[in-house]
Amino acid sequence: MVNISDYGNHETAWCPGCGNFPILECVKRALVELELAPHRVLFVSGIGQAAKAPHYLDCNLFDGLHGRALPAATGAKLANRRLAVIVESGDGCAYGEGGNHFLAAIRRNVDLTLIVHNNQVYGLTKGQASPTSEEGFVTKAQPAGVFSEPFHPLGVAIAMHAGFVARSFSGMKEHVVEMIKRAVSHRGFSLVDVLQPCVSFNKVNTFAWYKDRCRPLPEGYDPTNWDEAMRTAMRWGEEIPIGVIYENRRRTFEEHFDWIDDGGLVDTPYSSERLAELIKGYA
Ligand SMILES: Cc1ncc(C[n+]2csc(CCOP(=O)(O)OP(=O)(O)O)c2C)c(N)n1
Ligand code: SF4
Repeated sequence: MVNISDYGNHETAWCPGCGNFPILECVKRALVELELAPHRVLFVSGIGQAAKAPHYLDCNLFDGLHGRALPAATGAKLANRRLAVIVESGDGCAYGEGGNHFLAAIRRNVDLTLIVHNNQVYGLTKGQASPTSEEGFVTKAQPAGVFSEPFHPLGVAIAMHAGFVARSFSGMKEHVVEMIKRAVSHRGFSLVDVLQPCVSFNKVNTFAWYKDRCRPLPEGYDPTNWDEAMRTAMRWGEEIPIGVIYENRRRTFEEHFDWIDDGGLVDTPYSSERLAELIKGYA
């Protein structure tokens, strides 16, 4: 039996009131409810306030460069398919610096979950605009306001027929837990974009701003309908739909490698003879 205490209880470096706290709690709760013990889970993260979240979990962790979590996670999943691989990072890390890796992971459909703490700002480096900041958003680095249109992660993911695309809000904990559970259980690439207030650097998209707008999808919503999912994902304004917006079971990246044992490279026995032969092949 897995308990929440198995994942530890650590002091954090976050500001009081930051939306990272409830997301961290929800990640633990989701893993416990899925009965995943810490040794069966690998977190991979980049750099940022959100990317620190797995530092506060007692389990396997690979912390890499800013934006570079997804390729490392892909390698880890190929090496050991039995691991539940979860990438957790901010909107800057996942959609800005890691933008190309985001596209590649969706195309490949690697069996991993990407949880993005989307506070629409670069929190760790003191509030510069991120790819999801809204047009006109004023920061110390963008005193005249952001000129560009925001990046729409869900719309892009659905346009590319991603496996599983969900949105949630850190102020609705039961919803976040449910989305993470469904994402981790999905076979293939899954994205959970969690809207999260940054109390220090985003004074526009506050807790109240998200709370007033986030509305769960209606009963009977069909996440397999691509056209409807596309329209739903792009709705952003007075109403922001949250829930599993798109679901699509595709062949996973790992399923192309049937010559690797079921468990992955971790189960392939070491043989110095085979290695010597392989090296000779390159001579
Ligand atoms: C390649 C690279 N560019 C920039 C930085 C500086 N940097 C570190 S964290 C960060 C912002 C993180 O923002 P986000 O990913 O949105 O996470 P948050 O801190 O808001 O949770 C930046 C720009 C870096 N470490 N490496
Ligand atoms: S700066 Fe923002 S994202 Fe970072 S800990 Fe503080 S409130 Fe959270």
